[in-house]
Amino acid sequence: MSTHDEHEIPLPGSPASHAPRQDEPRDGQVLPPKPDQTGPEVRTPTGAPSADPQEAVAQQGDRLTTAQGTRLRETDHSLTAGPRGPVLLQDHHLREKITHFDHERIPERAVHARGAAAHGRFESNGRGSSISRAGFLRPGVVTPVFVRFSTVLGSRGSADTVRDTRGFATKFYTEEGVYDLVGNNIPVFFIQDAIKFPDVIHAGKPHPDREIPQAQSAHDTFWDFVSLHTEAQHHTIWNMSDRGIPRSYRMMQGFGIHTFRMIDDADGTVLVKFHWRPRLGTHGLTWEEAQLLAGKDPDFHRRDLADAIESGAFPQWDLAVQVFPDDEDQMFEGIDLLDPTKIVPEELAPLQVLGTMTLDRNPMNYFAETEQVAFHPGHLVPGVDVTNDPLLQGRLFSYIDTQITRLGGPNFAQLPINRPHAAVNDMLRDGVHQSAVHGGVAPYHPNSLDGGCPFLAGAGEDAFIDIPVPVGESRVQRAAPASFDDHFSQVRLFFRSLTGVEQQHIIDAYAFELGKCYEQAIKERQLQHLADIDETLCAGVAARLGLPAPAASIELPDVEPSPALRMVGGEWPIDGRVVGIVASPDSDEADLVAVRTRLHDAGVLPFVIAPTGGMIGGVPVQRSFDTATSVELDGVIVLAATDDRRALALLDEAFRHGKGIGVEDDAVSIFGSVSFGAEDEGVSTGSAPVLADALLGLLPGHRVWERMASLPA
Ligand code: HDE
Repeated sequence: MSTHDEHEIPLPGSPASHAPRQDEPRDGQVLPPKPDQTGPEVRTPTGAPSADPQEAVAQQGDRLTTAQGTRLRETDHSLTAGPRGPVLLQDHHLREKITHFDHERIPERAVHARGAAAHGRFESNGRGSSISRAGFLRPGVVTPVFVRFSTVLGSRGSADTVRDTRGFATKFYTEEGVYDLVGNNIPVFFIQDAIKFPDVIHAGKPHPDREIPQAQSAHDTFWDFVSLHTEAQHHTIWNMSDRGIPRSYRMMQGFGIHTFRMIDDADGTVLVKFHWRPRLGTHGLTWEEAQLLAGKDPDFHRRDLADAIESGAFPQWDLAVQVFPDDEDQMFEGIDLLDPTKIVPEELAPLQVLGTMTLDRNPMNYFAETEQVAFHPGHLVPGVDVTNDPLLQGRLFSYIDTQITRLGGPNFAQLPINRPHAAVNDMLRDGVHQSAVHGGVAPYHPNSLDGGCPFLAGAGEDAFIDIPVPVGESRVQRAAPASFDDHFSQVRLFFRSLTGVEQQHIIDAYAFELGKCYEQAIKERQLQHLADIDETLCAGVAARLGLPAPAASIELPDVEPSPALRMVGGEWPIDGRVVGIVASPDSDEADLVAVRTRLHDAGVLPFVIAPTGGMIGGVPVQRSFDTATSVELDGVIVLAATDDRRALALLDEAFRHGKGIGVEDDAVSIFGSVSFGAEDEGVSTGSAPVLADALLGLLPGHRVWERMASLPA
C-alpha cells in the first residue's frame, strides 16, 4: 500500500495533511461555480424572490455541506480501508447520502398523480364584492396563486395526452388564509355521491391482475362500471369529446363542478358555480395526435406549459360564476343544483367575470412545489362556503386524509408551497415532521397562562362564519333524491349542441374505447345507452363495432341546444402557438429570417426544421428530421423541397390533422410526394412572407375544420 495515496486518510504531521483545502483558490485546480450555483437566490416559502435572508429556505452558501452544515472536500469516493479495501461503516457522509436517497420518493397521489404546475396571480375586478365578502374578490386585489393541472387515472410517469379528465386545482394565497378551488376541465362528475368514488376509480385504474392498461379508460372494467351506473353517462360523453384530449393546459376550461355558497358583507347568500375561461379558447387535439404524442413526447402538456411561460406567453383565464338564488329547494329551471352530474347551460345563467388569473412563473423545484402541494376543497375563506352536494361533502373528508399518508404526517401545511401568506396562529401541535418551534405553554382555549392568546376574532373583525342554513327535518337514509334520477337528458343536450365534426369525434372515441373491450355484454349495454342518448350516435358507434344498433328504450324530451358547449368556431389569440419551418442548408437565409421574424412578432414560436441539426447561415435549427414531429406544430411552412420520408410523413400528418400549410414557390415539387395539393383548403403557395401571413390568418381558428370528416349536417 502506498503511504501517499490521495484517498488515504492522512495522519497528523504526514505530508498529505498539509494539502491545501479544495475551496482555497489553487491555480488550475478549482473550477468556478456554475452560474446557477453562485450564491443561491433568497426566496419566500412559496418561491417568490425576497430580499430578506431570513426567508431563505434551502441552499445557503455555495460550498457543499452535509445536511448538518459541515463542509465537505470530497463526495465522489466512499471512505475505504485503503485503495481496494472494504468501505467503512464510519463513512457518515456516504450513509447520509444513500439513506436520504433511499427515501426520496413519496407515495404518488391515488388519483391525479401526473401533473404540472405554475405560479401566478389573480387580479379581481371587484364584481364579486356584491355577492361575497371574500377579500380576494374586492376591487383591484391581486392574490398570488399556484395552479396544478393533472390527468386523473395514470400514474406519475404516464403520458400527458391520454384520453381522460384533467384536474385544474388553484391555490389562492389570500390575506384571509388559503382558498383552494379544486376543479376539473369537465363541468360534471361521474357520480353523485362520494361513497362511490373508490368504485369508479377502481374501475378506471388498470386491471388488478396484470396492471394494464395504464392511464386509459378503454378497457372492460371502466365500461362495465359506467354502463351499469347510468349517472356516469354524462361525464363519460364529455371524456369521449375532444375535451378529453386537450391541446394544452393553457387552452382548457376549468369548473368547480359543485354548487358553492357565497356570503356577502350583510350575511346575504347566493349559490354559485365556478368557471375558468381560458383567454386562448378551449381547444382539443385530434385522437391521432394524442396517440402519436403519447409516444413521441409523453411530456407534451408539461413542456407546453413551461415553454409558454418561459417564453413570456403567459396563459390567462377569467374566473367567472353563474349565480343562483339561495332558495330552500336549491333548484334552477328544473335542474337540481346539488346534483354534480348536471350543468346549468350558460344560455340560462350567463357567466359573470370576477377577475383574471395569469400564470407567469414556472416552479423552481418539481418535487418541493408540484409534488408536495396539497389541495383541499375545505380550504375556504370568509365569503365562500360549501353546499350539501353529497359529492362535495365526501371530498371535504378525503383530501386531508390522503395528504396524511402522501406527505407523511399531519404537518404538511408547513411545507413551503402549502404555507398560507396570512398569519397563522393555530393550536395544532407536534406530530411527524413538525418544523415550527411553537412558543408558549397553553395551546388550548380558553387559557390564562399564555395571556389568553390566541384570541378569537371579535365582532366586526372578518372571520370565517358558519351561516345558519336550514337542514330541514329529515330522517337518516341511504338514497338519492328523486331530482337526481334523470341520467340522460343532459347527455343528449351535450351531444346535440355540438358541431358535426365534434359529434364525429365522439363517435370515433366510443368506437375506439368500446372496440378495446372484450366483453360483448358490456358493449351491448353501452350501445343501449347510446341509443337512448341519440340515434345517430348509436348507429355510428354500432356500425364501427359491427353490432346491431338497438332502438331507444326510454323517451326523452327534445332539448334546446346550448351553443356555449361547442369548441369549434370562433377566433382566438395565438400566443405561444408553434409553427414549423421546413428548411435546408440551400434555403434562402433572408426568406428564412423573414418568416421567422414575422411569426415571432405575432407571438408564435417558430421552429426551424432541417435535415440535420446545426445552423442555416446564422439561424439555428431547432428540430432535425430525426426529432421533428408534426404533432407539436400548429402549422407548417415549407421553404425547401425534400424527398425525405420523415419530412413527407410530417407534412401528411399535419394535413390530416387540419393544420395550415404553406409551400414556397421553390418547394412545390413536394406536392408530387404528399397526399394533398395546392388547391386543398388551408394550403397556400407563394413567397415566404405571403405564406407567413396566410398561416397567421388560419391559426386563430385552431384548425382548418373544413378538412376534417364531419357528420352530415
Ligand atoms: Fe378529487 N381527489 N376526489 N375530485 N381531485 C384528489 O387528493 C376525491 C373530485 C381533484 O393537483 C385526491 O391530494 C374524492 C371532483 C383534483 O393535487 C383525493 C372525490 C373533482 C385533484 C381525492 C373526488 C376533483 C384531486 C388525491 C369524490 C373536481 C388533484 C390526491 C367525492 C371538482 C389535486 C389528493 C392536485 C385529488 C378525492 C372527486 C378534483 C384522493 C373522494 C368532483 C383537481 O383526496
